[in-house]
Amino acid sequence: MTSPTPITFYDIASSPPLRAFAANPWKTRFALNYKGLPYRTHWVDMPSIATLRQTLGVPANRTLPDGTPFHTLPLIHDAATNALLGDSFEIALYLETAYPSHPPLFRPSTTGLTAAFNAHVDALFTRFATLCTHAPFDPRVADAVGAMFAARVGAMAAELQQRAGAQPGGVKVLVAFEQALGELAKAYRHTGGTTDYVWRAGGTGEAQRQRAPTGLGEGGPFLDGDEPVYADFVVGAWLKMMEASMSAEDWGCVRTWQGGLWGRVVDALDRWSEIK
Ligand SMILES: N[C@@H](CCC(=O)N[C@@H](CS)C(=O)NCC(=O)O)C(=O)O
Repeated sequence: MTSPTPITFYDIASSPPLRAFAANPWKTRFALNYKGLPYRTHWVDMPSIATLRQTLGVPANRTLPDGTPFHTLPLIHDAATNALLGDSFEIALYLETAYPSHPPLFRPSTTGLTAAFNAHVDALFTRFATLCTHAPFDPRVADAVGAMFAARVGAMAAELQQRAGAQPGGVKVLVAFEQALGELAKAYRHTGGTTDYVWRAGGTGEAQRQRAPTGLGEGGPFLDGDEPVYADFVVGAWLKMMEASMSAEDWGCVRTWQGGLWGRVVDALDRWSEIK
């Protein structure tokens, strides 16, 4: 089936000029572009997400640790089928089923594995949200966004305390991020423990001077083969968010870590990064 009318894709508006920055909507954008489906982006201010979802009758799909629901993007409406979906993974599954003749997002029998990988990668990057010091939030809604986040702090107190305990501030957070991405790099290299050399010496700088064990490839830019799958878009989406939201200097470091793997990954996904 080919959609006669564009799919409406709801993404979070940035400061002007409008650009995509939020991780989960990036997963959907990659999926829509890779499948080559017609769509148009409808930009939504962060404080208006709840109203949008309530108006469309799509329930919140996240909850704060105290059980309070909260509303998120992405969300799509497919006029061809009248489908309305408000979770990036559910959207990927829907697109795969509704448009089977378009390039596949999943290799056969890998949906469960991809769901687990998605959760793992979400948790990894979320731990380093404090590095997003330059997130392009729209200043016109900054006060409302600040109030939303302040209201969440109480509900998330225990979790935030745990994160703070796990990550001392400043450069150490960057080194911890490098270590975490070193673990993820093993998936690209199809290896187990042998890439620990990357950070054994204590992270950025010293780590970059160390050489990979002989015979260990650099890996990437895709997890398995010459074509990306949804799992590649999951990692790419978070990298896109970090690119848009970290300081240019910190992002420049990330691009070079693990032999430049993350720079190669994000560059290889450029083909499917178009904003329509
Ligand atoms: N499980 C959801 C998570 C979506 C999500 O957390 N979206 C974030 C942007 S990356 C959001 O909309 N946040 C709004 C907020 O924090 O108020 C999905 O995969 O779609």
